[in-house]
Amino acid sequence: MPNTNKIIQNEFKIESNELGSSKLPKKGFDKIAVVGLGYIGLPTAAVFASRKIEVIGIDVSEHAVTTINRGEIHITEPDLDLAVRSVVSEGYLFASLTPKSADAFMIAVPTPFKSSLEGVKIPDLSFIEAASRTIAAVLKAGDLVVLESTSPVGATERMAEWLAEERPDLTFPQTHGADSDVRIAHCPERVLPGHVLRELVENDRVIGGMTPACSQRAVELYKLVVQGECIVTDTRTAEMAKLTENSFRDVNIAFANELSVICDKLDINVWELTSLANRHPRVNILQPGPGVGGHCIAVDPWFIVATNPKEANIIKTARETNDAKPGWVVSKVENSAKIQQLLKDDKVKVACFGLAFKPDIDDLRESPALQIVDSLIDNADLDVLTVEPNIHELPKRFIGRTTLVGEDVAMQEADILVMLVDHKQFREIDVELLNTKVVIDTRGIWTS
Ligand code: SAJ
Repeated sequence: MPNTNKIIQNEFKIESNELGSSKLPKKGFDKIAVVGLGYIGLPTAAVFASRKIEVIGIDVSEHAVTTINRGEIHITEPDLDLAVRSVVSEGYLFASLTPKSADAFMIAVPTPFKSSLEGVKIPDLSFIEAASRTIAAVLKAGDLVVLESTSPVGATERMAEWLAEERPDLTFPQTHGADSDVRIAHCPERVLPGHVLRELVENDRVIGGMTPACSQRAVELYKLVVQGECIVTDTRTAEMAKLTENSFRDVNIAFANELSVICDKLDINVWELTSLANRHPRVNILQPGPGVGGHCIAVDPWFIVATNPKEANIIKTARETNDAKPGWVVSKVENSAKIQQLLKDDKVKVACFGLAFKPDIDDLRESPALQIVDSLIDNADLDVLTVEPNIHELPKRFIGRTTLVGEDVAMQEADILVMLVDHKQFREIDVELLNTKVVIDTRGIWTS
């Protein structure tokens, strides 16, 4: 069993005199507020509420608030429906459009892009600013505010400034250090969609307080639910740690994607190649694919590039390499279709297998497969069928432009089969049945 009181100290020693004069009464957390009830905020709220702590969820979406208060969910994540139903019916979780007083506030709102400047995407902190200014109204001395949203370096300090601007009657760590009324920390979420409820509890957490006292209070909060270690650092290192994790993955996938393009030219099977190279004890290449999707890996590296455009060369090139991959797949399909067209009178039929951004989920956000299907259906010379076993209807913009079919129909009717997402249903297809078809396999499940 983990030691629930342990604070791991990482090049950031907490001395007892740094923890403040403790003017504030020592206490637990009677009520926690989670701001932003999306893919991270709602599971976080549910996990804390499942420990019989009163949790108030705050969101600007009326739909999200009313759905949650009915004990239902507005997003897809395994087992989250059961968890939310249970904590709402027991009265531990309540959602609200307006902020309410609490002992700790966890901000889990989106951090999208604002604009693109000379090819560099600039992060948009307006949701964090709005959330900070909203909760400022109900802050009181002794409260803890934690920023969970993945953020560019310096965002937690900006959040502290916004809070201080709204509440000149309270003191904050940037001006009053260990003795401030309000404690502020960054604790980036690191959970994998599809495994969120387990990873929220089991993963280690990086906790960056603005002062050691802030870190300590945040560790006390997370230790209510986290079984992994809570590792303490400062806010900027915590922010950069999260960006580094996702950039590392992006760079590694870009390496695999670049190899796949090179191998295609050299007529080498890239999956055989990487599995051979990965037998080396110090090599671990990730999987090439049709591109990188989702709201994290394809976004977060830009937060490093935006503030370090001259230095972040590998990180930027990796982003560009992964972003270029869907276009490469489209060209590959179109070139193949041109050859097929010579053999038949009617339009070449292309079946695209998968729309989600990764296997065995129904989440289509920023999916490279969506981008590929979108381009292919714009090509008037092609008739495009789409197979996606995890959805019941096509995204609005596809309706009337492609047909959603089952895998059997696609296999029978299509001339070209394009494997885009390695859902388990597709992995089970007998490859013998593909012999008469042209196969473009971006995931290596039918051709490796
Ligand atoms: N992908 C590949 N090849 C691979 C692995 C992934 O092409 O070998 C593609 C996937 O198909 C998908 C994209 O990358 O399109 C991203 O998928 P993912 O499974 O790598 O990551 P996410 O976006 O679902 O979750 C990531 C995780 N970060 C890391 O693994 C370092 C998760 O722990 C983070 O909490 C999450 O980002 C986040 O919220 O930041």
